[in-house]
Order: sequence, then C-alpha cells, then structure tokens
Amino acid sequence: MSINIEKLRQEFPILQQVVNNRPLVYLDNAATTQKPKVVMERLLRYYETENSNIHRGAHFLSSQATEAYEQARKTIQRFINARHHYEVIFTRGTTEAINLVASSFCKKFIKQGDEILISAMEHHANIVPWQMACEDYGAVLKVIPMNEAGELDMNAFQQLLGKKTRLVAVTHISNALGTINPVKEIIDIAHARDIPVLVDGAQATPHMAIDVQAMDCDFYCFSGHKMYGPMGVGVLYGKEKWLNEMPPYQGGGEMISEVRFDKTTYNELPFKFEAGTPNVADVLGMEAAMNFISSLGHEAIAIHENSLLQYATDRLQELEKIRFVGTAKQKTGVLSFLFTDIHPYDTGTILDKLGIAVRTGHHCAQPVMDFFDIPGTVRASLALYNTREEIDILMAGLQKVREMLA
Ligand code: 7TS
Repeated sequence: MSINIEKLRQEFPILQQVVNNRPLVYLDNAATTQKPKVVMERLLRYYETENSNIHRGAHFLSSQATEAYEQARKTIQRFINARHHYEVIFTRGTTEAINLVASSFCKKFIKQGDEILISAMEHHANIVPWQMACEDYGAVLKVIPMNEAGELDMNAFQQLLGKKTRLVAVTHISNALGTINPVKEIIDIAHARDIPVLVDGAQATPHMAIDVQAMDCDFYCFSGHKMYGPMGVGVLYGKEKWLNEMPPYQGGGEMISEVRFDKTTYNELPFKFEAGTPNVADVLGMEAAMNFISSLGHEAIAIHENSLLQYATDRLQELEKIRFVGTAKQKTGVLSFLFTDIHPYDTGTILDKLGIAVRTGHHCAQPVMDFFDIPGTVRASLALYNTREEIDILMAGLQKVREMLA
C-alpha cells in the first residue's frame, strides 16, 4: 500500500508553516522528526484526564496511569519484537540508554586491559560514554575502520576482535553518512566469540522494522523524538540475562525493593533501571508514534523514502563542485554533501533564508569529518512526509547558493 503524502502532511501542523516568508521545507529529520496530531493529542489526553504518579497510588487515576504506562511497554515490546516486556527500559533517549550500559555493564564486566570496540562512524553518544568507562576501568577503546564510501571494514573488524574484547558497540544507521551497517553479521561474528553487541538504533527506528530477537543484539537503543514521538524519552532494550546481572544505574524511588540504613535491596526488572518518577506522558506519546508508524507500514515508508533519496541524489548530482559524503551501497534517509568551494555553514545559512531547514556541521560525528578531512557537511535528512517538490526546492536553493557564493 502506498502512502498518500499530501493527506499525511495534514497530520503534521508544523509543516504548514511559513518560515522566512517561504513555505517550510523541513529536511532536518535525523536531528528530530516532526510530530503528528495523534502524538500531540495523546499527550493532551494524558494531562487532561489521566495525569498521576504511577506504581504507587492507591487511587483511580494512579492505577489508570500505571496501566497505560505498562501497556505502552508492551506495545514497544511488540514494536521491536523483544521476548519480554521487562527487557524494555525507559530512558531519556538514546544517549541515556548508552550511558546506562556504559556505566552499569562496565562496572560489572570491564577490568583493566579489557577492550571495547566501536566503529569509525559513531555519533558522539556512542563514543564518549565508552571513553569515560575506559578511563574509569583502565580499558582500551578500539575502532573499526571504514572505507571512502563510509562502509565498515569487516575484515578489520574480525581482526580487532580478540581475547580481551568485552563489548562491541555500533550504530545501525550512521547519522552523518546514512550507511546501514550489517549489524546481523557483526552480531553473529561477535557472538561466535561470546562477545555481546550493543546497537545504536537512533537513526534506524524511523526507517525500518526492528526485530531484536532476529538480530540477536544484546542491547538496542533509540529515541522517541527521532521517530515522530516526543522529546525526552527513549528506550534501552537489553537481554534479560545481562540486565539481571548489571547493577542499577541510578538510585532512588521505584528502583528499590526495600530500603534500610544498613542494607537496601533492588527491585526486579524493568524497575531496577527506572529510578524516580518516569516520563509517563512522553512514553504514551512514543507509543502513539509507534502505532502511527505501524498503521502506515514499514514497507510503504521505506519505499517512499528510498525513492526520494534516489531522486535527491540524482538531482543534486547535476550541481557543480558538489561532493557527496557517504556513498555506501546500503544507505537510507541521509544525504550529506558539500560544495568544494563553499563552506557548509554558508550553504546552510542561505538555505535557511529560503525556508529550507537542513543541518550543517559535524553532526556530532567529528571523527567522521576528520576521516574525510572536511570541516563538516550539509545534511538533508528525510522523513516519510517529505516530497519530490521539496527536493526540487532544495535543488533550486542550492543553485541560488552557487550563484551567490561560487
Ligand atoms: N546516536 C545516533 C546515531 C544519533 O543520530 C543520535 C542523535 C544519537 C545517538 C543521540 O540521540 P539523542 O536522542 O539521545 O540525542 N543524532 C542527532 C543528529 O544527527 N542531529 O542531531 C542529533
């Protein structure tokens, strides 16, 4: 079933806006996606009729909110096909999910001289927490290299796996390059040596169906706001066997079983990792976003977005002095480029004046920019509501940039 994009765009009120006297062309979806009415209505309904603290109140609203929150956990379990609902831990987002694992897993399993393996195309959120853990425990961070197309070197990956490797952490889709990494293959190879794998799914969940059991990843992290849901909420999926062995991340209410001054015992999963009052409204908003995605179907979304990416790549190729950054065979969602004679920042500024929202800079992936020896890129990132007409407007905007600055 194909998507009626014009009708769908009506569900996103922000897209009807005028910016700098031009209709908004929103192409910064890798940073955050816009929200459909169903998500905003869900937040409003929660605050108008359900708001209450959960898991503790002995009153009507509290038990209703608790029920809705735990129901959302089950929706999300189904969305990623987790085996158990208690393997779904709510966090503030991908960043907190990775920090949780870096802090808690490493505390239990990382010793002096151990190695953690990441890749050359990680977002800072999947670099810095591991650097901090390595510093804490005297471990060593190793990096899987990539080629000029922005594809991981799988031979080098195999060689980097050693007796001291305790964890592999890789991104599913690169936010700066759009590369889709062969995560299943990475996981199979790592598991053959009993090494667990964390997958950063921040850029994958809006674009493809996720099945954590088929993938067999040990951890999977993502953010609600990049998949049409609210900001400030995300998920850590972890296999039960790891989550049970890992110590709590933060202390406080909810995560305890019993608190005495001489000894405190911890709650069971998933509550052990959810200290304090949770972000109930945004969890419900994220559930609404997932239902929204499911109602359209991952396949229809992928067909639309991939054909749009192909169209955009073909059109922008007509421009003089354009350099594409990230030309992997398997890619989606992201078109990163720069003019070799114009700073990406200047390109972005002029596009903004024309009502076109793109991101410029290093996209929180500075090592990627260093690898390509560039100051940054202009990144147009796509969502299911983008159209060919918007790509044509981007193209005209880029022609204008060349007229003005080349
Ligand atoms: N991992 C990847 C691959 C990302 O793209 C991002 C955010 C994160 C982790 C962190 O997610 P957060 O929701 O916790 O912030 N990426 C971007 C981006 O490309 N532009 O702005 C944020």
